[in-house]
Amino acid sequence: MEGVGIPKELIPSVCPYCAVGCGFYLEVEKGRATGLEYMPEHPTGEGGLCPKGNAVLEVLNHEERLRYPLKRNGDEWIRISWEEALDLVAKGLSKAVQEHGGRSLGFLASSRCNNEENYALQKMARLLGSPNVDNCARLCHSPTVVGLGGALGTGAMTNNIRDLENSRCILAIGTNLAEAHPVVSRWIHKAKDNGAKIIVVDPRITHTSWMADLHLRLKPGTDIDLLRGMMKAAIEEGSIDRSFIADRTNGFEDLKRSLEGFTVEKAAELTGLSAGEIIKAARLYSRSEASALLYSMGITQHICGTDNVRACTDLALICGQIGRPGAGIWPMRGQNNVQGTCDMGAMVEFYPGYKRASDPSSVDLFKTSWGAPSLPEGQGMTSTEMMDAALEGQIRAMYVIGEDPVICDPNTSKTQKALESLDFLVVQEIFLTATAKLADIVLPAAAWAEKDGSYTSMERRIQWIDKAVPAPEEAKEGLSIICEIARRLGHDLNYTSASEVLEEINQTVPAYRGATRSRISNPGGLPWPCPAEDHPGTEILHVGGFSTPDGRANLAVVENVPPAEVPSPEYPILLTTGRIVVHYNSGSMTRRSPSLMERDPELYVEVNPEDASSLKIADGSMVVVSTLRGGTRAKARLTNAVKPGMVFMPFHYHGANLITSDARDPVSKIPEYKAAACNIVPAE
Ligand SMILES: Nc1nc2c(c(=O)[nH]1)N[C@H]1C(S)=C(S)[C@@H](COP(=O)(O)OP(=O)(O)OC[C@H]3O[C@@H](n4cnc5c(=O)[nH]c(N)nc54)[C@H](O)[C@@H]3O)O[C@H]1N2
Ligand SMILES: Nc1nc2c(c(=O)[nH]1)N[C@H]1C(S)=C(S)[C@@H](COP(=O)(O)OP(=O)(O)OC[C@H]3O[C@@H](n4cnc5c(=O)[nH]c(N)nc54)[C@H](O)[C@@H]3O)O[C@H]1N2
Ligand code: SF4
Ligand SMILES: [Mo]
Repeated sequence: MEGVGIPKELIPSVCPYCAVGCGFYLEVEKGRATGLEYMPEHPTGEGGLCPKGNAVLEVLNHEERLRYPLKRNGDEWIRISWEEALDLVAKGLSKAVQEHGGRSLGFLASSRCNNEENYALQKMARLLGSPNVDNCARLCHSPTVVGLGGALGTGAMTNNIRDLENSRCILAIGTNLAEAHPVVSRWIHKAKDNGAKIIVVDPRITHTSWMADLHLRLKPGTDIDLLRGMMKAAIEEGSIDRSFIADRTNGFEDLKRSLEGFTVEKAAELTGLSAGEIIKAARLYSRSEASALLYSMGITQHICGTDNVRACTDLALICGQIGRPGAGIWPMRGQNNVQGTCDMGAMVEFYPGYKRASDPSSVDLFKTSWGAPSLPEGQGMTSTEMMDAALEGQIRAMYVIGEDPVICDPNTSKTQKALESLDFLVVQEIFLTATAKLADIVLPAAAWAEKDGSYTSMERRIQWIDKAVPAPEEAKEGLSIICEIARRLGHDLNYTSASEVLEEINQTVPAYRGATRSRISNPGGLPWPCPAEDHPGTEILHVGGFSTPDGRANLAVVENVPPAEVPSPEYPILLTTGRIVVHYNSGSMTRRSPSLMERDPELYVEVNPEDASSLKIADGSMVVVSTLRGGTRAKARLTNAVKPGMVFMPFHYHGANLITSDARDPVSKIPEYKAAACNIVPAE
């Protein structure tokens, strides 16, 4: 019989796409991943996977995986040896340091890579004297890290995903989790089966709003007005939690005073909703036994992203909806390891474990623990600021790991110019992305299944996976590449394995102290904080007190700031961008997956039929969408999912970010991907 006698192994793994962190088994035969088996014992997905997880082998085994180090020679790529590639990288980086100082180096860490690679990268950056090490959380949940962190002391999901089952009301604001975090939907459905009421706040009709009992289709960029309206209603109706406010928060009197001149009717006028809808939402949320507040990019990707997060937190706090089963705040984080990459200090505000880079005592701590005579003090440049600095000649060389800013950063032409103006660019990737195509040197990296290491999901779950299969041809594990480059630059990081890096993380990041390799190797791993080897990990944060210095949460007074670009006679339509279920971010992986491409092959724009008829646009026809930054071609899809005056574009194909706005939130520096003023015309 065929197949008999061929040994098949099932090796536990974690999905490399989103931060839900679903587990599955890789079926490995003769050193090749040949299939997936579900993992019903995984606590988050209980074996469930979304279309991307199910199709992941099409990408892992793809023939276009990078296999050899490459050097650019004009428009051609020359295959070179690892020795030559690493020497050239060391030379490119050290030239910038010698001529312009350590601060002329910029590093983009990868929240698609594991904790150990990111820890090593930020350490190398700082040992080289550069404070400029950042990751894609900047484009995503940087408002959460600073906003939620400032309010509660910890900028992370307060409860876990399956705890949603215990919620009696779920307020999902600016999150399309049914497409972006599909496996979370099962817990929302369970909550619904238990009688929970679901409120979705989104200007568009989405797969998530289909689950809603109440869908608030507000005007984009008016969330603070809505949240203030809900707070006002709850205060007036006496459904706030007075004892929680008194015992556990600071700043209520100021917040209340700031709402004095404000009314629910005013909120209705500003948001385009009715006062009745706002009151209904406030009643459902504030009066339920346990309410969950979920938010994501509809909240963060605005020039008032941090204030939006603070307004969400204010509502949860004054209603006492936090710190209990089913009650809390669920920031729906993006990438498989974006939580961990931030925990590891691969972002400019923080050294590992959220030790502030601007605080000399945290820098001293790492000087001692790394045996480093000097380390850069103060906050470095964010990824978005690095692009400006590259254009101005302050950043001269960049090392980019697993990020594709040419497709994903706003205002593509500017990003492209910034990267082209560098003296030296190295990209470490699994595919030749649009960004890699601009590099001097491209380093082929092992993908998730081809290396050991840990990943921290959005519910703070630290999960270790072992290498299951070898990397293609000469592709190498990221950690060993980083160590080789650091050694050539005079810094022996001294790691021979990912386990050794984890041991150092256990020492330097208090929340990871008890997260040893053996303890996090089981399906589901352990949720941090896990401060000791006999600690079980923490499912729900802030139960007795908050992690702020005085143990109390801080309320904030915030007012809405309209988007930087508002529709004008020349650009009368509001463009918003976001996600669809089958594609993932730059699409560098999912656009290589035949089964996913079959479902959504090209850039499109959703247009309301009313607008389409006045603009003479037919369903399925090609249009040009233009903003101040230029134009892009897309196929029109006529749908009532967007209201008149607004269009939606997924950003997973080249083109969408040619036209998005690079206006930024002054606090977190996140770009306003969710609002630009555009016009649309039929394509020639
Ligand atoms: N399939 C898929 N899944 C993904 C990703 C992917 O690319 N594809 N990416 C991952 C990453 S990195 C992230 S960060 C997450 C993001 O996940 P989400 O944040 O859920 O995704 P988005 O589609 O960007 O935005 C969510 C919703 O915000 C709404 N919105 C826009 N403007 C406003 C507004 O002003 N107010 C409100 N209330 N809502 C608004 C949009 O209509 C959209 O439905 O997804 C992760 N999961
Ligand atoms: N218009 C618009 N633009 C947006 C957004 C939006 O809503 N609208 N959302 C923003 C958000 S939230 C985010 S997070 C960013 C995402 O921006 P990016 O982080 O640039 O997007 P990804 O496609 O996830 O890029 C990750 C890269 O890592 C590579 N990779 C995967 N695994 C590995 C590995 O193991 N090793 C190495 N070395 N590389 C690997 C992949 O091939 C891919 O090219 O996009 C932002 N851009
Ligand atoms: S929900 Fe996220 S982690 Fe789970 S299978 Fe889909 S992409 Fe992977
Ligand atoms: Mo993200």
